[in-house]
Amino acid sequence: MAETVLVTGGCGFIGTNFVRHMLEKYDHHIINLDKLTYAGDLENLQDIERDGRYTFVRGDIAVAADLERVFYRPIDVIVNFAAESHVDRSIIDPDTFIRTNINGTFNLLEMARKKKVKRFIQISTDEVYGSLGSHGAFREDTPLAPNSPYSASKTSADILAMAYFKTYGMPVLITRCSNNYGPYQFPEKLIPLMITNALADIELPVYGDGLNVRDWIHVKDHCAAIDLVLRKGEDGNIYNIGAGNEQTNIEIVRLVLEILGKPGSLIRFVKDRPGHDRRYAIDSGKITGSLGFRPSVDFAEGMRQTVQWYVENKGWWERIKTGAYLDYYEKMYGNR
Ligand code: NAD
Ligand code: TDX
Repeated sequence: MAETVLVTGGCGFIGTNFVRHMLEKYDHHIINLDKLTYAGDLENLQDIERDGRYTFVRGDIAVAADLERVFYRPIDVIVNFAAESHVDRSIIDPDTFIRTNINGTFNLLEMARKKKVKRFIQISTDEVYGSLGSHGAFREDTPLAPNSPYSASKTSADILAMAYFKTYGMPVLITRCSNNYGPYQFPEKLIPLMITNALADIELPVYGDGLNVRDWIHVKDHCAAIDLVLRKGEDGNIYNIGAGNEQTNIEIVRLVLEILGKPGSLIRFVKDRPGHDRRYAIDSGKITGSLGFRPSVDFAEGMRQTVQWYVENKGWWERIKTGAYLDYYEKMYGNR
């Protein structure tokens, strides 16, 4: 049966890919509630604006009145992507992270409770578990130990969401995914920053020794996993999502240069990120075992396609890399 799914933050990187995934696969009505911060771009979904199954509402999850404007109609499912998502920005200006990631999630939970929503999926991150040494991987029962204002705000939201399951019996589920890559990622994050800088022959700033490890998954696989959790997950459960693909940052940067045929001399090692988590790795045994999740995108091929997407969509990122972005870049990288 067709359902009404509220996707928050649908104009961001993962939200955009998820809205497309849902419209391609189902006949649900998708309502996209997005504040359109610097990271949200209406143009990402311009081609589906006339699809009768899709409605865009501009609004802030941290403003209760904005939620009222959405919830006058029945909503079956909420998938909460809306967040401030960049660790470096959370170090300079944590304020909006607390407001959106914690207060915003709280408002949504309250609304979902009042309106008796059938499912609430909180999109979280592996960063809530903190940093790993050279061995092991995060499991769902790994203690929460966030290190940045970003990850602390996401952890707070997770704890709050789970309290709504325990206290009110609300059908809350949490997904915790590793680092995503793919089309529409804002060029402040490692992979799109390196691709777009390399295309413009600008230095590639690698933090510290470049040996920090991230566990990469294609955004398509992340969206497929969320869809599985939405359909088959069990209320009150947490599902880690990953593709078993650990890479050091320097390996990623070298791969981007290799795909583009650009020289290694573009690499510049710069001052490290404060509190920089050394290694993330996801144990996705629970979602593979209980829900049958299997990532489908091969990393080398996924990276080649992603680089190609940025080559073909130069207008998209060139428009972003102007004005406020350049101020951000100077503030972040000017003195490194
Ligand atoms: P993004 O920054 O690209 O997009 C965030 C979107 O949320 C934007 O469209 C923005 O306009 C919107 N938004 C921000 N504040 C809002 C508010 N107050 N009200 C309504 N909309 C608001 O982020 P992303 O990379 O797509 O991440 C989406 C979610 O997935 C986040 O919750 C993030 O924590 C989580 N996550 C991301 C990754 C990753 O690698 N990118 C990995 C794991 C989990
Ligand atoms: O210029 C850079 N140079 C660099 O060396 C940038 C932007 C990053 N890095 C390093 C820092 C990290 O070790 O690359 C790695 C990845 O950095 P980000 O792309 O900023 O991602 P990360 O901090 O790992 O967080 C991401 O994954 C988990 C997302 O931004 C989060 O939203 C998600 O929750």
